[in-house]
Amino acid sequence: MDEIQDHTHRLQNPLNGGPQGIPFLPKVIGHIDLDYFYAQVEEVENPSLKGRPVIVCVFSGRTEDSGVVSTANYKAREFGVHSGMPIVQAKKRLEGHDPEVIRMDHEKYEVISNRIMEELGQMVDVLEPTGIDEAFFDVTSSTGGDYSQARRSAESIKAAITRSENLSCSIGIGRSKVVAKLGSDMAKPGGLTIISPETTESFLAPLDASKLYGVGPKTTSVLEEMDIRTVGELAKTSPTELERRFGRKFGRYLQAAATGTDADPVVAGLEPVQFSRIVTLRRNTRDPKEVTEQLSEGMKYIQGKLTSSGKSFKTVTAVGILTDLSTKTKSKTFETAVSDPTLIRETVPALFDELSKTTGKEFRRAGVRVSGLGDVENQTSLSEFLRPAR
Ligand code: DCP
Ligand code: CA
Ligand code: CA
Repeated sequence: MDEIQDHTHRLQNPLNGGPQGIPFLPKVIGHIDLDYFYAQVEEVENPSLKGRPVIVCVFSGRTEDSGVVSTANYKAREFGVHSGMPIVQAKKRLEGHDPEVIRMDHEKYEVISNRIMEELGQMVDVLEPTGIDEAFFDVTSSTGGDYSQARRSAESIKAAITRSENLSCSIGIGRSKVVAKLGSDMAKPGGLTIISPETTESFLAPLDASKLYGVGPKTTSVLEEMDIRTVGELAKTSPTELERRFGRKFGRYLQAAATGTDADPVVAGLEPVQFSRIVTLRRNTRDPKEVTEQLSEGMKYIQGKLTSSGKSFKTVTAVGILTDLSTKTKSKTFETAVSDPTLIRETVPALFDELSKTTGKEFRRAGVRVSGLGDVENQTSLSEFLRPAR
């Protein structure tokens, strides 16, 4: 009888039990976040920037310098520059320090992000991307719940991203999402924090409660009113008190977060919605043929992605980045989902031809994207086949 009770208890305990029928393994959850992502991508592309302050900016176009800093490398951060700061202010702070000001190129970062997520997806049990440069992952089953094995997995992930993209990242590993996220924040830049189940309590206790995921300035000030400053103090607060102050749902979450018992599982990210490739052309050109030729590898890549994932597509888009770095696109959408990748090669030259005519300018970079993805199987399933056309 005792044994059965114990069993039930452990099944309900969020810290035990893998989802895929692997009971009682301590959960091993990771959080990975790339360091100063956009700026680091620019450094990799142009290594002479290393050691200088670099700011990646979104220009609003209103006046020459109006806009905000999207991100800054760590050198620029030494001067107090950060994401969201007006460009004018950032430039002032960096005056005399030889700063490099770069226009944000979202397509470029997205392509790299997609490649990294794809690689990560093959190295972990479950991957849940949560932003362009970060993801949660679960390695409970592949590590057998063993935290020394988890350290090795995290190290190979870091090595893989260095090898393939030359980018550094920070990783945290712990028994819950909140703990893993604290670990990666703390490891910044370039580090790895492993918080084993045994050390979770002592790891959490001294931290500022404001460091917990989901605890913003508002919550922090209410907590301060309650004389709660550290995560340890929060963990000791009665759940009823927290629920009274913050409502049932958030009160419970706070208690769980503070004890590292938040049970939110890592769920596989959404299906891909598009595949894309973008290249910098060997020289600026308006010639659609020249552009298409240099996109040949890229189209082959997309073709491979479609085949290996069994996806059909509805839309093909030509992406042209002009010499002034503005991005222009032209798309063709098929009436029904198509799965023959040779259609991409047939469509792309005409799209670039139109793009070139409408803009009248030269391309500096060019890309291809397919979207409106669907499953080839579903598309040809019997029920679909039997349904009369509408
Ligand atoms: N970003 C942005 N505007 C913001 C915050 C971020 O455009 N206000 C973009 C640029 C960042 C990317 O998102 O490179 C990732 O955001 P992070 O918050 O992870 O910040 P970084 O990766 O730049 O730096 P860190 O090393 O602190 O993670
Ligand atoms: Ca980051
Ligand atoms: Ca991030």
